[in-house]
Amino acid sequence: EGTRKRLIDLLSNHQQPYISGQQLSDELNISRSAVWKHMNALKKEGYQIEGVTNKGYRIVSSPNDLSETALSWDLKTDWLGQRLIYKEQVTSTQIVAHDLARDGAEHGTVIVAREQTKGRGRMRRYWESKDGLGLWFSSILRPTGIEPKRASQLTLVAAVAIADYLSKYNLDVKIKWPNDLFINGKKLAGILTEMQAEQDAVEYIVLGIGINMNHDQQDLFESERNKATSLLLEAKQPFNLNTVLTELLFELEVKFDLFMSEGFSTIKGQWESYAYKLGEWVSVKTQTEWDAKICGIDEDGALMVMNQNHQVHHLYSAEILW
Ligand code: BTX
Repeated sequence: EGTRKRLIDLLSNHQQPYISGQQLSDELNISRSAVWKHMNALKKEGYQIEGVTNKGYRIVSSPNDLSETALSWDLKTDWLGQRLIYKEQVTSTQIVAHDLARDGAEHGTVIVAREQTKGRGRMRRYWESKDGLGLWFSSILRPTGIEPKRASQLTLVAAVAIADYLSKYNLDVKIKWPNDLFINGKKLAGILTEMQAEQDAVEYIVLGIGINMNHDQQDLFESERNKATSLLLEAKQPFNLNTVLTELLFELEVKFDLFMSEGFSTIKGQWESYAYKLGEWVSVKTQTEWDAKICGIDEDGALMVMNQNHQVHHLYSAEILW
């Protein structure tokens, strides 16, 4: 485990592009044939390693497919994902995370899967999670001193982190309150925050994120084809799942830390800068359906809308229909 990670570090050192077999064996304190074995294992995982006579070896590219090794060596966080559990196939990473959390899994534990057979959205809706095409992961959070009613703010915090991250690729990302990310009017990603609380204290939160990554038009679920999109379709380039996940975990950690130390107010303005249909009239469903203008969010993260009589309402749970 540790040796392989060190080997990757040595092979991808940019100050010294190539490293000889002898140097590797010296640095790692293992035999040349053991180095060789580890290198072959990396190739099997999808690393491309180039060998040049008289120079040595270097990593040309890391695997595109999710790989536990690639994930752990890229990760630059302090706590989020430092315990990272990777599965080929699960029913739902939320279910796995709840089981682990009940057994005491630590704050920051992340479960990621290549495929979910029963991915879930809010209110028992499904979340389509095809094999190897997206990022489907859940984080176990044990924030201290957070009242249960503030847990839903974490959804908004995570949405801002994802939007910030994706904006780097020149994508025009919008957040639809409370939990969806849109590009060009189509759904790219969703967030599902589930909480276990006892009386007035949060025991743990499972924060699930699903992002469509390398879906082609025909990979999108038929009923969603005109409503859903992927990063590949929007940015017109494929994405390395390991890179995006590790960079995104970093962005999420920064935002969670900010939220924990400064509170929600620092996130509010950022959230509003991404708000989908801000200032526009939409249809809102609470007990009934009515027309409302989206005004922003309040200090708690509730959606503020105005009705046709110019009265402002703060919505804590509602569906926005477009
Ligand atoms: P949501 O309830 O806002 O969205 C669910 C709705 O979105 C579905 O009813 C369907 O219409 C549509 N939909 C389903 N799959 C997709 C998709 N892949 N892309 C675009 N639209 C889709 C959103 O819930 C929250 C989703 C969280 C998913 C993560 S994945 C990791 C973790 N594990 C798990 O089971 N759920 C979370």
